Amino acid sequence: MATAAARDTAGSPTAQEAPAGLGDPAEFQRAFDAAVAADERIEPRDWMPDAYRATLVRQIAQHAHSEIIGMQPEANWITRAPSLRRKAILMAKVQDEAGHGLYLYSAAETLGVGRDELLDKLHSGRQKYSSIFNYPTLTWADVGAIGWLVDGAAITNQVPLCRCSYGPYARAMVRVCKEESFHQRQGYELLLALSKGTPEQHAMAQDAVDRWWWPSLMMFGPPDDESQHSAQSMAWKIKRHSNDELRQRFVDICVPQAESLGLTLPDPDLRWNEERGHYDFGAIDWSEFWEVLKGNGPCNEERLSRRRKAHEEGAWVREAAAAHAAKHRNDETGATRA
Ligand code: BYC
Repeated sequence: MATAAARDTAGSPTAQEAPAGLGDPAEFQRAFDAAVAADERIEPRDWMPDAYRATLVRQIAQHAHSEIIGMQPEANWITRAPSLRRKAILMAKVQDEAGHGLYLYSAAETLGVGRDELLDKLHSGRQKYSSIFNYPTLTWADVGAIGWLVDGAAITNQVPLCRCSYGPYARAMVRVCKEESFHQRQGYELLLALSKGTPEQHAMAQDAVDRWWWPSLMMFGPPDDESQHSAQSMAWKIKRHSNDELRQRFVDICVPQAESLGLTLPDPDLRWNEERGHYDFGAIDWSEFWEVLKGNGPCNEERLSRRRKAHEEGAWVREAAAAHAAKHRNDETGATRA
């Protein structure tokens, strides 16, 4: 954001605390609004409304948590991958998800929150992660269904986030989307191999798609008329499209892909609507979605307890890394080593 009046030169003041001489609070707000209207990026040291900052922290933190919790369902299959090639691909993918978590926690840190604080909120259930990761991965085909549908939904949601008004989040999304695109293709290719395989393999692929289809549609969030944050997030250009718009886009992309895969999407109401120029689809069971969000999904407890355990067991790694970094800092400043 170029406007000097909106620059924060002393940390991150709220409008009320805006330093004297740099403009009055209303001027800061006007500069922020003008930057958003002109599609300029808001950067960490720019003034921003408190509610904008809080919304970004909420969304980016949830997104980061989803990436690291999302490692679990697929990691479940690393030791049982059917070939060395599949195992190498899956390990790379799961590692990528950890990397996405790191980009996103770093983006959140630019808003003045600490990583420890965010992880603490995840572990204590005060912040959410995506509903999708509370479903089990029962067969090898689930790895393919996650790649095709879950990563496909993630790309549909995240490509517009590359144009998010907040610079660090938008830039993190560019890299994440490139990697997600590889993930989606590996899932598609895996499912295609199964679909064209033996009848048992085909049935396994179909069963996975049957179980992952509806939860994937829920990833986009509640319907627009129940989405409490959408209107404001779209006005701030954090979100560029509503939940229902992106869900529709995803359905339209998936139908022809399912046909090419030789698999059926489990929705008898799915049909092309000439008038709308989109596929119509059946009703989503939103009661299931809200139950999962309340912690009552099939794997909520398992995912969080495994996450907490990994965090506790990894304490020594964080301590060693911090000690190593401190040693290097001392070396650079010429301080004597103990
Ligand atoms: N799950 O007003 P709304 C990945 C919550 S990771 C859980 O529409 P908003 C991947 C919502 O937070 C995929 N909660 O909210 C990783 C809000 O509750 P709070 C993660 C959900 O923020 C590994 C309430 O419902 N992607 O791709 O405007 C392997 C009302 O919703 C969900 C992202 O996080 C949900 N599905 O819109 C493979 C993308 N949906 O916060 C793949 C970034 C809604 O008031 N996030 N809620 O307590 C977003 O784009 C938006 O936050 C959402 C929701 C579209 C998800």
